[in-house]
Amino acid sequence: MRAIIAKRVDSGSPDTAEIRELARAADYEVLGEVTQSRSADPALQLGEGKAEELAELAAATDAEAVIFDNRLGPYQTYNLGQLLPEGVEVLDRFTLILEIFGQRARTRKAQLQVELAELRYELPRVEAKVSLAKREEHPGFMGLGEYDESRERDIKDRISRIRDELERIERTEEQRRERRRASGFDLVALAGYTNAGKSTLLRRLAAELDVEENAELHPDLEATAESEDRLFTTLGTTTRRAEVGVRDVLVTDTVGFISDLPHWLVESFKSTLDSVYRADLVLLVVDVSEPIEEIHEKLVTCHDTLYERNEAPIVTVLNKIDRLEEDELAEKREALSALAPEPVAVSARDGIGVDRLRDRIDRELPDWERERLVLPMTDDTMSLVSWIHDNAAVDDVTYGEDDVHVSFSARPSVVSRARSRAGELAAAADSG
Ligand SMILES: Nc1nc2c(ncn2[C@@H]2O[C@H](COP(=O)(O)OP(=O)(O)OP(=O)(O)O)[C@@H](O)[C@H]2O)c(=O)[nH]1
Ligand SMILES: [Mg+2]
Repeated sequence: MRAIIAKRVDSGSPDTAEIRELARAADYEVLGEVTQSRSADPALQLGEGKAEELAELAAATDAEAVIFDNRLGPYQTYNLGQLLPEGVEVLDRFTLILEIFGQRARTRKAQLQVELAELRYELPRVEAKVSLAKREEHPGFMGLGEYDESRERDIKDRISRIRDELERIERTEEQRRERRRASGFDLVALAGYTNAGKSTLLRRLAAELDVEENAELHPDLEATAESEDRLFTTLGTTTRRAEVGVRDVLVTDTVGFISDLPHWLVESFKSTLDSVYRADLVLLVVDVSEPIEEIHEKLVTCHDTLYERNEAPIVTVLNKIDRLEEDELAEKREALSALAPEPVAVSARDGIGVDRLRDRIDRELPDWERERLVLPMTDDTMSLVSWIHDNAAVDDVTYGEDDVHVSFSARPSVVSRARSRAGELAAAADSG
């Protein structure tokens, strides 16, 4: 698909690097761009002269789409469509991102989220048409008809049905997280701007271990996490198992952040970030090979998204250090020290610094407790011993005449679960 980029900024010089990357991610071939620095024109976003220039460029290059990095209101979209050659589609930053998400959505959840975002985008536009039609101020404007009123009702119905289904999916996911915690896993989430290297790091952290399939506990465990040099490679979440010291850790990779997302889009996708908000630890991955101003901006975007609801500690990971010299890294570290205190520098691609990152993860996660339990010998004792083996690091098991001594360390939730099951065994032995 051939496309022209358009961008307006209030002042300064417009930077089109990111919108070009987004266009590429949606498989558009960018043939040219038209930019302008001035206040927004209510009718056309760009000034009239610039908008005509855009139309000429679109005609000359035989473009199929014009992609604005700005947010376009319904009337601007309509007016631009009138001005551009017949058949040229008008997109803005958000409809473009939505198009990318639509192309990548594989799971039922991701598909519902995309549909929800599309409907939320469409709803105010249909409502505007309906209210205009009622006042009959603009007869024939944008092709009004009874269709719009029934469309408005359909959209609202569909939105509420999608919300219900998403809530059910979210409840299932929450239960899964709780089961995982209860069975001794620490939950670590990868967060960061899109293309920072999250999926590459996930593969690195999980590389040494096979994914041991347990369909009930880990239906979302996957052997692969795709990495590509394009924005929004990952849309759904992928979880893999990693070994950090004696701990069993589940690392979850998820959708990347990007600046300037309107709330209807963020809302539709926010449960995608639940695995980040509910983790025991968040690794915030940054591409440290980029210019410092850009890193700064992207970190701020990430923090805005994270601090809204995040409760877990955050460790900043400076990734792609293979692409810069040591002194450059030291300078950037220093420049970022307020935003990213005590970061860990790695190259996820080459595996540099990954062991140091593992140590750090181990230190940041809740401390394991040591425990020694004396279990009476009953019919259920062996099942508890094997449960402890599965969920803790066992130091010693000694079998006596009529009891078993188990020493182990585990996360606090596992220790308290083992204690209460040991108590049940003792009660059963006493009464039996
Ligand atoms: N040189 C270098 N490239 C890296 C490194 N880590 C990742 N990359 C490259 O950066 C690009 C993006 O990596 P991904 O792992 O897909 O990034 P992501 O954060 O998962 O991106 P999204 O899923 O799009 O949000 C790919 O081309 C990777 O090969 C690194 O340590 N060094
Ligand atoms: Mg990814």
